[in-house]
Amino acid sequence: MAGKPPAGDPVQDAPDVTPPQTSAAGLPAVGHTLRAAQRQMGVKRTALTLLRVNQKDGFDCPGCAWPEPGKRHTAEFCENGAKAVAEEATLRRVTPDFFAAHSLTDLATRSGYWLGQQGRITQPMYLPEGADHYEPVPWERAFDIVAEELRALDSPDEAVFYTSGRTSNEAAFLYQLFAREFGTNNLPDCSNMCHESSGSALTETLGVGKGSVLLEDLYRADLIIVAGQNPGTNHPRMLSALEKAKEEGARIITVNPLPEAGMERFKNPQTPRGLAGRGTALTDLFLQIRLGGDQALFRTLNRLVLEASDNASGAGPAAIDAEFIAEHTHGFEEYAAEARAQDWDETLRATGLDRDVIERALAMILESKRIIVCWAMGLTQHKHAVPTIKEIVNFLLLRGNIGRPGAGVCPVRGHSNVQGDRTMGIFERPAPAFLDALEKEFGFAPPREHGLDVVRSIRAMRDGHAKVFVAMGGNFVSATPDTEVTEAAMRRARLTVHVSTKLNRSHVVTGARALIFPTLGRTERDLQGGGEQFVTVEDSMGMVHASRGRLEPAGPTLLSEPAIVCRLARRVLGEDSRTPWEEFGHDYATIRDRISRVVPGFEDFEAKVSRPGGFTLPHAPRDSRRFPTATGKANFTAAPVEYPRVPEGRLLLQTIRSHDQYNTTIYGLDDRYRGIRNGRRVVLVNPEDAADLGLADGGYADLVSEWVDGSERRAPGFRIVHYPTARGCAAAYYPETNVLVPLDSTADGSNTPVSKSVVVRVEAGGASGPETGITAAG
Ligand SMILES: Nc1nc2c(c(=O)[nH]1)N[C@H]1C(S)=C(S)[C@@H](COP(=O)(O)OP(=O)(O)OC[C@H]3O[C@@H](n4cnc5c(=O)[nH]c(N)nc54)[C@H](O)[C@@H]3O)O[C@H]1N2
Ligand SMILES: Nc1nc2c(c(=O)[nH]1)N[C@H]1C(S)=C(S)[C@@H](COP(=O)(O)OP(=O)(O)OC[C@H]3O[C@@H](n4cnc5c(=O)[nH]c(N)nc54)[C@H](O)[C@@H]3O)O[C@H]1N2
Ligand SMILES: [Mo]
Repeated sequence: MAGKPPAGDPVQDAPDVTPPQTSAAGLPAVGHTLRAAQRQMGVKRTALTLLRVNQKDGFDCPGCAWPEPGKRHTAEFCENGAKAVAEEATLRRVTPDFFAAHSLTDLATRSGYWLGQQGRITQPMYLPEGADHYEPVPWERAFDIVAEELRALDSPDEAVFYTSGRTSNEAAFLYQLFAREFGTNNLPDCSNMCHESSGSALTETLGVGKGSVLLEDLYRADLIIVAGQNPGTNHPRMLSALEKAKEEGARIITVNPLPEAGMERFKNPQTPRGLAGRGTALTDLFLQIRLGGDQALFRTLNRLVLEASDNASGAGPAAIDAEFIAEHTHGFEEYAAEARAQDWDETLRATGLDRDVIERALAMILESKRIIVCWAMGLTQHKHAVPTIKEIVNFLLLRGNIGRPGAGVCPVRGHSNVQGDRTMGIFERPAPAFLDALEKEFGFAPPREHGLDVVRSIRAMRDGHAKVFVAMGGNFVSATPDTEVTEAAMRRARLTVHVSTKLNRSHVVTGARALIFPTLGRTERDLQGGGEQFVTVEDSMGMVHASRGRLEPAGPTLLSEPAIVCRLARRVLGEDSRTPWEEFGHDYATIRDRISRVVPGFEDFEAKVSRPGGFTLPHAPRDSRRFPTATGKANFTAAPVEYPRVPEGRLLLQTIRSHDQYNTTIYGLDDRYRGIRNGRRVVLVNPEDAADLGLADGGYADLVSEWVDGSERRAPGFRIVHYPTARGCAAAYYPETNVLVPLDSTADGSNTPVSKSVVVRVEAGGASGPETGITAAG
């Protein structure tokens, strides 16, 4: 039965727990895919839609940013990609009648899961000041309201323009142009909470804030290190690439506090052997590290590589690439002195690993000519995330593993176009050269002062310095830290505006006035005056390609994201703006034409992107070992080694994704691979820690975070689950645990919220989920 949301809310969170699985995908994943899709779309639409995902003439999967291989399967999607598509292509609808039936007060008590399950928003909706119901509003009136509030500001910097990472290149380019013509660089985005640390570290050391490997490189690598990432859930198609890499002879080291099923064994659903057989064991060596121990680990590996180089007899392959270091890098001597001083005791304390397993990793490293390191949120969301990633760069530079086939850095991006949005100028600290190019092309003077990132935007709203909040997608109040502080900040705004496909908590925690602009998703046909349009996206490896929706739009009133920006910009900026907004909205090729003249690497954009499969953006370190850094070389950096210190009786909590969610969008209450069903309020604790702390399996506890300023934050009613995580570490799902992350707890050098190391006290005997009616919030 498609089209019907699950009955009743509050959703009762009553987790059932079985042991975690040790393999991912296979036949069960195919069943889950089809069932999830059919619930939302029905049988026929499911078949038609899923066959279009990631095909050269189809649409880009709105799931993750993993690239598509050149030769594609008919089913080039994964279980979680299919769920992302089904969420968008659902037949359920949120109409004006829905808002008439549900007051804001009512909606504010609903879980994020319930809100998301109601379906696609079909009409622009307006919440007048003091009202408790959204009401339908014509588009033109809605744009007038935004214009009124924006024009009433004392300074353009009192407005904030947020972007999530699904927005197409075309929409993103127009959106930043609008914000800058309006007069502000306040362009925070989800990257600020995601791979900002990677961008900061890579820009300083290599000169380009993006990954340096292509899919083919994975197939040529001798060794792939996957650190701080759970691809089985979050980038399932990466498992096929890792399987292929193994077939080509690569070995894999996994570094993670949790044994994640996908990295253990993968049953490729695209092959008969994968469907029915035992599948492929992916990980050759598992380093079960403590949260935040990675910088110490890589520093020690680097020390050992240097020592191996000192002891080399000259027979075997050299441990370091002296020629590369001399010719292409800067700061080696200083760094090497620092690395040689790294202390074993500190390393073992920081990582929780034994010396033996680190030495086994070293042996594999020394045997490997070509090495790639992949990572995601497990490295970026720590206080010392930037120095940690820089240490990985040191590691790769030592053996010349940048700028040659089969080697390099591979930060695996999250949202399907988060990387492209940055390329298009969604950034609160734009490069002067980018602004110069905008100025030349559009004939206005863009603001030069840096704008607000996510955390600073929240502070600015909290303190009354920012008064209008506009979001191009996303779910700002649920994705950001310190939920209570953030919600209070949003409520202080004069106006909050969301361009959205689905309902979420950010629509019900609003400023004095609020607007919802319903928009087309990736899967839908985009018809404008100039005919049927396509958009473009950039994946995690810098490949740019076209995406064409085929489905009928969720409603006749919906506007595309580019159309919304064009009409809003004209209304706000008036006839003073010399930008041809009408033309841009009419025909997106005219936007691409401008992009080709402003953004490096996009010359001849329209022709290049019209080729099936698209094109690869240039990347100086990868293509020619040129490093556009301050020194003109790749920089070794020698930051002091840091790791989180946890007081007696406390645990370090990481906040992660379950298998049934896409960030704040909850698909269901199961986390199949980890053996959790029917509930999300669980805390995974190592059995030995649990014994020390008196935390019985199946009992309930409150999680209380303790911050350096003495403040405490509480998340009640979590079921304790004994789980094989690293000692001293715990894990629970985001967004429910965002209430625990202090706004001021951010990474040095990237200001990313520290979502992966929160010091908590687990207070057993806390409120129990079902009895107290705690809902599956988020
Ligand atoms: N289905 C699905 N796909 C998604 C998403 C989704 O929510 N659902 N989200 C998308 C987005 S925006 C992103 S950014 C990515 C996120 O992709 P991931 O980064 O894989 O997501 P997380 O669930 O945050 O998992 C973090 C992983 O890092 C490990 N880890 C945590 N701390 C440490 C540490 O200190 N050291 C090491 N070595 N490991 C650590 C955790 O145990 C976990 O395995 O996925 C994208 N794809
Ligand atoms: N504690 C903790 N917090 C975290 C993280 C963590 O690991 N732990 N991870 C962080 C990370 S990596 C990220 S990326 C952020 C995610 O932050 P966001 O990107 O802000 O959040 P999402 O949940 O991805 O946004 C979902 C909403 O996007 C809208 N949407 C979906 N598709 C479209 C579309 O095509 N167009 C438009 N306009 N809207 C659309 C829908 O209304 C949906 O409700 O969260 C961060 N927060
Ligand atoms: Mo992300």
